[in-house]
Amino acid sequence: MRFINAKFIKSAEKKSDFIVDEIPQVAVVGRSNVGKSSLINLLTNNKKMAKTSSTPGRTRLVNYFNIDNKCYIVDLPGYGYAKASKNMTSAWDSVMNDYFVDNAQLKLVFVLLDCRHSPTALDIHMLEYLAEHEIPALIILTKIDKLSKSELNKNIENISKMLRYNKNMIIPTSAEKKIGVTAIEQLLDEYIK
Ligand SMILES: Nc1nc2c(ncn2[C@@H]2O[C@H](COP(=O)(O)OP(=O)(O)OP(=O)(O)O)[C@@H](O)[C@H]2O)c(=O)[nH]1
Ligand SMILES: [Mg+2]
Repeated sequence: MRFINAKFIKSAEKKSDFIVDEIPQVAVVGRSNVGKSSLINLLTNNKKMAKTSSTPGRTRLVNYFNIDNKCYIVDLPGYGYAKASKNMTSAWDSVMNDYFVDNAQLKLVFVLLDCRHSPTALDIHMLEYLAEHEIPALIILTKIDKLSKSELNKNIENISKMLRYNKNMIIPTSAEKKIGVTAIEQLLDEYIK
């Protein structure tokens, strides 16, 4: 699937605002600042599509982007923002839970990991949560422009071992260098029918 016309539809704060229709949804999750919004901008080839920021915790809402009426890409709030208060953390949990549970249109989740770091306990928790709910997940490594080829390969090896994930299911990307779009577009076809 190619991304041709992308359009921001809405930001939702709570379950009653979520979009419920026939169009498949693909959600983007990962810790704050990992590059979720930047990935959406990369895929849609529009730097202004999703708001990015070097300040973690920028995306607080569930943001829907319609891609050619074929799917929604859904930008979710980042988890594990160190400065978030206990309350914000549990607000995150409840919005996410509302989003993930019984969402028949949700076909796939991109779990983003910064290629420079090992997955955190929260990343592992996220993957386990998705597995428990039988929601398909793909791992996307962000910011690969920040590593040399050999460092990247070493990290992919480690991440694959640590998460017991096939290396072929881990997709290296860079919003900065525009790497990974074709790989993601090809994979999407398998999940959105
Ligand atoms: N070098 C480099 N920087 C990146 C890349 N992707 C994102 N960044 C930077 O990382 C920072 C965070 O990016 P965002 O896309 O806003 O991250 P996010 O995951 O949406 O963050 P929250 O909405 O706060 O959870 C920004 O300063 C981006 O410019 C990349 O591929 N390469
Ligand atoms: Mg964001």
